[in-house]
Amino acid sequence: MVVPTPPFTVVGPLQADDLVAEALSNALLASSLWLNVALMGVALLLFTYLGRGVTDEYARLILVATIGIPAVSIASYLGLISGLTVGVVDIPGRGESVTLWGRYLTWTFSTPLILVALGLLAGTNVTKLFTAVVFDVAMCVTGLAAAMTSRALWLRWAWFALSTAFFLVVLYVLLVEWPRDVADQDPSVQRLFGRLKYLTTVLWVGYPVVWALGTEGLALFGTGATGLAATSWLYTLLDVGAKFVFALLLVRFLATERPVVTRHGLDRERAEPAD
Ligand code: RET
Repeated sequence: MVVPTPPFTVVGPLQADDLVAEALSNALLASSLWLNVALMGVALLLFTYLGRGVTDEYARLILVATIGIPAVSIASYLGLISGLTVGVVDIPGRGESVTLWGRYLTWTFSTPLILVALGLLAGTNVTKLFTAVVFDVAMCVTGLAAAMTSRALWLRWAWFALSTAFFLVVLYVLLVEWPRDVADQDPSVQRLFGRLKYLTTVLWVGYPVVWALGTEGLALFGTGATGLAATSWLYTLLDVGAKFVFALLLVRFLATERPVVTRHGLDRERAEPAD
């Protein structure tokens, strides 16, 4: 029998649990998580209240997708706060690092809702909506793989590159295809879509930037508790814009303009029935 002699590292569940518990007890990190739970709780109630008068079925579909965004977000952040979706990854060259991997997991559910709301607003067809959602989910899952990879540093960045390639497909649909679709919609819809498109593009680009600079990537803000808290705060701020402000603009539009769909968005290629 080979008996290990010091120095050796025991990586067991207990040690990882201790690291996670210590990380989550940091006030700066915890506040970045709780702020989101509180804000999204308010959003959930506010959007449900504001949206109560929306009667058109197509507009209600956009509303449900939009209200789903804070709903997923609350669950996501509670998962992080509970430590359920927080773990320890051995990053080559750096050692044991706490990762809030639940973020990447729950983006798989929240980001498609954002895209569904935007695509339906633009009056796009099923093919383009499906393309955006499929590549968006692929982006999130490969982003999760990037964060969890410990075999080699270059492999983490290979996953990052793959995820970014998928992201470019999403951006193409958002910036090239959907603006074409929205061109034959009401001017008020075009204006709103234009604002949401810019908000989404600018803020979404921020996520891979935070990943690359934060604790999963180059760790420019440090590797310890401060680095983790700084990274988490940046994600929280992006979330406030990409989810709360985004959804608020959309719900406010639906509630005040009360748009009614005369032609079903997903059936736009079909010939209009003769009167
Ligand atoms: C990762 C890392 C790998 C490369 C890329 C990424 C992109 C993430 C994005 C996330 C958007 C999240 C939103 C969440 C709201 O709930 C996974 C960070 C490209 C674009 C909007």
